[in-house]
Amino acid sequence: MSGSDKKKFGAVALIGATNAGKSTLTNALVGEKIAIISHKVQTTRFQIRGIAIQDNSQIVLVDTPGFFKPRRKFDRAMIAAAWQSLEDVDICAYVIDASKPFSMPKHQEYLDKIIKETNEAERILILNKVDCAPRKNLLAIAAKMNEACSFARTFMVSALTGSGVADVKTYLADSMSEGDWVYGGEDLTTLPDRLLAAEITREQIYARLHKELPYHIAIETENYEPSEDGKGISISQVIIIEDRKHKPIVLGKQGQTLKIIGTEARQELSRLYDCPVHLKLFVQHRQNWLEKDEAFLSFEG
Ligand SMILES: Nc1nc2c(ncn2[C@@H]2O[C@H](COP(=O)(O)OP(=O)(O)OP(=O)(O)O)[C@@H](O)[C@H]2O)c(=O)[nH]1
Ligand SMILES: [Mg+2]
Repeated sequence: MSGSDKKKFGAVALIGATNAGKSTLTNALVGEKIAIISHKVQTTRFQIRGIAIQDNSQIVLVDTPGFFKPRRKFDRAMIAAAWQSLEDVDICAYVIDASKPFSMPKHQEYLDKIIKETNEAERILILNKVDCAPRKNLLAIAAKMNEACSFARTFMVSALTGSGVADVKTYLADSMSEGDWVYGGEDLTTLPDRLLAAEITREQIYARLHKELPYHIAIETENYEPSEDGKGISISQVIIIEDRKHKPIVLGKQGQTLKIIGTEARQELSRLYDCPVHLKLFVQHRQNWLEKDEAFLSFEG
C-alpha cells in the first residue's frame, strides 16, 4: 500500500449554542439523516455519532446537545454530554449561527471552556447559516472569534443548502490520522435502531406540538421486530408525558394529532430503512419523569 492509500481515522465534535445547526451539519457531512432537527431549541439530547467517509478517511462526527441555560436535572445532563464529547476527539468544531445578532461575551464564555477542555484537539470555527447572513457580518464575526481563540481554520457554510460543506469534509478527511477504520464502510451511525426510531418520532413531536410541550416529552421504543409478513419492521413506542394535562394535547381532537405524528414518523422510518414500517404509538403519564435518573439517555456508542 503506498503512503497515500493508507487508511485514516479520527473523531470530530460539533459543539455550540442550541439551534446553531450542528445536527443539520452532521447530517450534511454524513450524507443521510441520522440526527433529528427542529426549528425549536434544545433538540439534540445526547451525543450522536455519525460516520462519514471521504477517500481513505473515516470520520466520526459527534453531534452534541447545544448550550443553553439549564433549568432541570435533565438539562444539566444534556450540557454535560456536550462537554464530555471533547474528551476523546481529534478536532473540536465550534459551530455558530452567523445569521443571529453576534454577542462576543456569550461566545467568550464558551470559548474559555473550550480552550480549557480541548487538550490535544485542534479547534476549528464554522460559521453556519451563511445563506441568510450578510457577508460583511461574516468577516467581522470571523475576525472577532479568531482574536479570542486560535482556530486552525475558519469555514463559512450553509448546512441547509450544502454550500461550503464539501470543503469542511475534505479538510476533516485530510486531518485524520493514519489508522484502521473502527466502523464498517456502510455504517452511518452508532445509534441503535430502537433509539433512532424513537428520535424520529420525537422530531415529529417537535414539528407538531407547540411551545414548551416537546421539552416535557420523551419517547421509548418498546418493541422493534420484523413484521409478521417478514417484509418490513414493526415498531411500538410509548410517548411519555410528565403532566396528565398534556395527554389531550398530544392526542388532539379524536386522536388526530397523534395520528399525524404517527403517519409522518412511519413514512420517515420507512424511507430511512427502505422497507414498510408499522408504527404503533401509545401515550403514558409518568410523573416528574424528566427529573428521574432513568430518563437520562446515557447511550454511548
Ligand atoms: N437558513 C438556514 N437554516 C439552517 C441552517 N442549518 C440549520 N438550519 C436550521 O436551524 C434550525 C436548527 O437546526 P439544528 O440542526 O436542529 O440545530 P442544532 O444546533 O442541532 O440544535 P440543538 O440540537 O438544539 O443544539 C433548523 O430549523 C434548521 O433547519 C442553514 O445553514 N441555514
Ligand atoms: Mg441538534
